[in-house]
Amino acid sequence: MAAITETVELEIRKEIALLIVDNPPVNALGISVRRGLADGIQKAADDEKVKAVIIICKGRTFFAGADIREFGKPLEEPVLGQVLEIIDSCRKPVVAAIHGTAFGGGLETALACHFRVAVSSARLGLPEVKLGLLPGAGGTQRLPRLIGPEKALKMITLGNPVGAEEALQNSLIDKIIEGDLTAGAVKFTETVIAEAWPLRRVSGMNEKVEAARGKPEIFSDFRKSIVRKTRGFEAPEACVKAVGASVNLPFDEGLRYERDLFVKLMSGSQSAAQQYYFFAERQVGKLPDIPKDTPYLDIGKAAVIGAGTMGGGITMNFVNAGIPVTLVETGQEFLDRGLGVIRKNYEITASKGKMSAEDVEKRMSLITGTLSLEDVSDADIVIEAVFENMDIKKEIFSRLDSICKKDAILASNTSYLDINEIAAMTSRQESVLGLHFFSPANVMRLLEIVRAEKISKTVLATSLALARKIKKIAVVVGVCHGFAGNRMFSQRGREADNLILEGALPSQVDKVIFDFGFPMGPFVLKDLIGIDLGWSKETSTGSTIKEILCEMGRFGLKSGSGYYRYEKGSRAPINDPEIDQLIVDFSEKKNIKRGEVSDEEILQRCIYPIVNEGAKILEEKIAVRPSDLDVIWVNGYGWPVYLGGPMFWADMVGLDTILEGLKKFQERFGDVWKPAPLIEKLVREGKGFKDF
Ligand code: T1G
Repeated sequence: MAAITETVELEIRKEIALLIVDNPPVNALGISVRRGLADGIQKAADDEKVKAVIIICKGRTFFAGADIREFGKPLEEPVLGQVLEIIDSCRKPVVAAIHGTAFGGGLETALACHFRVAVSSARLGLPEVKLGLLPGAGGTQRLPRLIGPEKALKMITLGNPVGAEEALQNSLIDKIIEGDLTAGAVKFTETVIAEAWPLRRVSGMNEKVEAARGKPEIFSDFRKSIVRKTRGFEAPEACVKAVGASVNLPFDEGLRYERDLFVKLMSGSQSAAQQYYFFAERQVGKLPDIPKDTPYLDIGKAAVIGAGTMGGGITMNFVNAGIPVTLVETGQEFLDRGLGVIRKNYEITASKGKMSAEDVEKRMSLITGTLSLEDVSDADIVIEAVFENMDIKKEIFSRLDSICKKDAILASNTSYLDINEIAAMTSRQESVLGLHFFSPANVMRLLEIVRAEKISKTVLATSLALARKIKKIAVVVGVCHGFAGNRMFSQRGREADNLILEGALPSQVDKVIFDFGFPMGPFVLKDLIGIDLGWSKETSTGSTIKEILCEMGRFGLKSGSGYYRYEKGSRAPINDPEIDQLIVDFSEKKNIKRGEVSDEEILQRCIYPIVNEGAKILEEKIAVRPSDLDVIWVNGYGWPVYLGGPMFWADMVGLDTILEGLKKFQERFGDVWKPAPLIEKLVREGKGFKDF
């Protein structure tokens, strides 16, 4: 065994050279790996005893891609494209032995090899588009040649991986290795040598791309199929263009075209935002005072109190992770309805072929419905998801404290109530916290872990481990009204409500926010969630547009009308002149003079307060770091990931510009617009949130 570089070794086994890479944590293709591969292939090629080469990685995975941490730094040669050229043109067969996740540059490296084998659990993908990029080392030219442009378009433009079985079906790999990968790869390679298989240079395979020549519909149909999902993103279109080049240009020209597109994307703001977000999402679970090795409790059994929309969705998260749930309701009909909704959700998933009928039964069998709170006595964690009423919650926590076993964790799903006040109802304050799921809880990946004052480190570490187990992106936040996400969100809602009284109309405000990149504007969203959330007929006095709409029975999409009208069975909002007129009349009644409101003002008044409130949340230590707030907004409120998140975006716009805007609105509307001291400080120091 000879070390080529500190991360690459060369081992000769009879007539086979193994290039063994060890670059934890994910064998990213950093400079020492690239150098080791280039030199290793050269050495193997020059050694006449060697008849073939295997490239294999140690640790958890085959190369998971280029080293994203190198981006933005001066490129060190050999760059990946040069390494792949050396592999591709090697006169001896080179075999990629794949396990884990062969992603991005990792899969591109495998594509430059002449053969590919993988274990059955391997996944192969080109997720560069999720970083605002495209495969920049030949992936857009080789993949279409191997599996055809249609399948390549999907893999490259959507960035989702395929498993080994599918990879074998579409000839992305040549064989699935059962048992030990190294032994299997050696055996495969011995056959290649013994039977003198001709080298299969992917760059020279033109049959599948030539077959697509003169069929522009392959690309136009595909573009149509992704238009909604990729609205606002630049990288997907670049991916389609690059695959187009693989069909219409010779390989080397296609490589150059791909390179030009890659360089353009890499220097753009969207890729900077999406790379930033990649690391931001991996920071959230890291707390300064909770080291990675903090011990945590095992959660073998859960209980959920309340089988409504939230309780049902929360239950599904646990059951999907194989954790049994005792689901408690106060009446049989509520329990039956809750269980029925859960079953229906699973049956819909099964009807899409995403799970089998027996999976549905298996998951349903993990749920035990009951009307008796005493039945949660053996749960390791109990999550209360009942009506947002402090008295009800206090009573439930007090009863749970006497029912549950000693170290059971008690959590509330409340979206803004004071967890410390709830914890005080128990004798186990170290085990009480908030787990704020976002609706629909079985779909949204975001979870706010609300860190109550007296929570123990073990319980906090347990909640972080549990979040990983139920596949949630957990952000730890402090106790305040609305914690972090909703507290920032309510600022946007306040301004949107003001704007339609001052002269804008719902459709104008919604268009500005939709065009910014959100999936929908604030009024379409209010209709979707239900305008009557928190409204009560008894106390309603028609003093706001919201109350007037509810008094009219216009609760939003669910009642066929709200701020907008909806055709039966359709969710498309239709402008309703009657409501526009109602808003105009209401302004008059309130003596609010209506005037022209520019789109730019609407944007600033809806977005700046989010940033300002985020800064206050950081000052109050309700959130650990600015990027945590960006992760909350991308995952909980649909902030377009190609703009990074509110705090990243504010840095891009420039905090001095934001500060100027806040001051301008403070003069017009008073201290609700007072700039957060943190923003003033950062501007004074010429810094941004990235320096926080
Ligand atoms: N570069 C650098 N660090 C990386 C990395 C990468 N490509 N991938 C992961 N890490 C770090 C990550 O930050 C974390 O660090 C640790 O590894 C574990 O990651 C030329 C240009 C492989 C599926 O986009 O999808 O190739 O927090 O927590 O959940 O065309 O990581 O421990 O310090 O995510 O088990 C294309 C990105 C790059 C794959 C593993 N490749 N990675 O998931 O662990 S661009 C990607 C992932 C490219 C070429 C282009 C996942 C994973 P720390 P983790 P995981």
